[in-house]
Amino acid sequence: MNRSKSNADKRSERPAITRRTRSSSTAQPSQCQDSGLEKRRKQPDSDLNQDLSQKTVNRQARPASEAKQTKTSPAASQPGSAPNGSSATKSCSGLAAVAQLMKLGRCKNVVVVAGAGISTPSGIPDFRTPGTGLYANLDAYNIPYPEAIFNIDYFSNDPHPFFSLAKALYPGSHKPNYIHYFIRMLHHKGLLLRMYTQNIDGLEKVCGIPDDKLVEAHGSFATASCHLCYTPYPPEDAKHIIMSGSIPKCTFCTATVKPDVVFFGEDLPQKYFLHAKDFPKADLLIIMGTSLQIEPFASLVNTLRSTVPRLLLNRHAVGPFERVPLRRGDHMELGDLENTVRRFAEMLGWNNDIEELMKSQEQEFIPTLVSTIPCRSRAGLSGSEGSDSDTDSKCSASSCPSN
Ligand code: CNA
Repeated sequence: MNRSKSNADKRSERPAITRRTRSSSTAQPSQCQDSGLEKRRKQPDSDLNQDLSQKTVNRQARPASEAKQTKTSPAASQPGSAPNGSSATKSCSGLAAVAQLMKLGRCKNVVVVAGAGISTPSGIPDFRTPGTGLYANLDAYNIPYPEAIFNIDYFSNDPHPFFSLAKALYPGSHKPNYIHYFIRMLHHKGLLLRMYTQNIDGLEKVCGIPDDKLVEAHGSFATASCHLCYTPYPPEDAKHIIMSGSIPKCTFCTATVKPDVVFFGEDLPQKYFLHAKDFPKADLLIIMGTSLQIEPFASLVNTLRSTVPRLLLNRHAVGPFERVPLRRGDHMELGDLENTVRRFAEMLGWNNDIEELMKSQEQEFIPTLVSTIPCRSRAGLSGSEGSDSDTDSKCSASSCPSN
């Protein structure tokens, strides 16, 4: 399975991007829960949602495009809502509802699905935010359409646009922010089943989320290889050559070497297929800072059992959260992600712990590429389920032979 554009993107005027298979994997995502919906309704997971009086939507700052949802606000149409639709007395925000579930101990296998929005507070622009997103600022790259910069066929002919962008994106000059540490805290509390990130900035690892809890679905800059024959190339050498404005060449076939960031038309890493095991096990899905536009990643959120709560934290509704009414058990909190996550942490009573963790990590961690290079011995598909206490010891820089 390889990375491709969304249907919305395909409908745009841009030329279609052909998809190629980079690996021979034939693994498929787990079956969509909808097929087994009826059978699963009576499973204990449904208790989770009974703790919630209703689906909740809270918008801190709602774009005009979503205004139409007000009339048919799912919160107003749920059993338990006040007759006039004002549910303030009976309901709490989606955030509070999910925090309540977590405090009740109902969420012990949390899956986080994240995108570029979790790193914008670190100063890394996302793709699609109007004005600040990379797609709105591509004039300098002289490319025919935004996605060309991540298109493997385009790269094959002209790697310069991507390498210009890579200079700005290479890990090392940015620090993880509160959102990353919130996710690390989920792990610290023993609640994180897995984090699936589309980000390529490596900040998840820098903040201390262990490799076995992390799936970098769109690859990373931590390794590099030939884009044609896939011969590995020393990542630090690739970085040095790219940063100095040159093009690294494969020592085997002389084709261009690129960091192992997954382009449109390339396969996702094998580790991505952990989702087939993880999603059936999850008891809470938190979706953060993504437009859910890139397939197959975007469809992951639909592979969760229908009785399991999903919480979207984003600036605006995306993917299945654009649907009105929302699915039972869906919650969203719209607005600035860092603010939202801080409020979430406060509801959970985690804020001080996170602040402390950030302080201690920032003293300890020097955010360099070296610290984000995955250790071969702990990569692979058999993730441990331990929390910080056991996994951190396996993942310290000093215990990793590749460091
Ligand atoms: P995207 O399409 O740009 O979507 C980002 C989403 O996050 C949008 O819905 C934004 O509204 C939202 N968002 C951004 N900032 C905030 C904020 N402060 N508060 C609340 N919401 C916010 O990016 P996706 O991740 O969905 O797309 C996947 C691409 C982006 C992946 O292939 C990545 O490789 C690629 N990307 C990664 C990085 C990175 O690694 N940091 C940066 C830019 C692009």
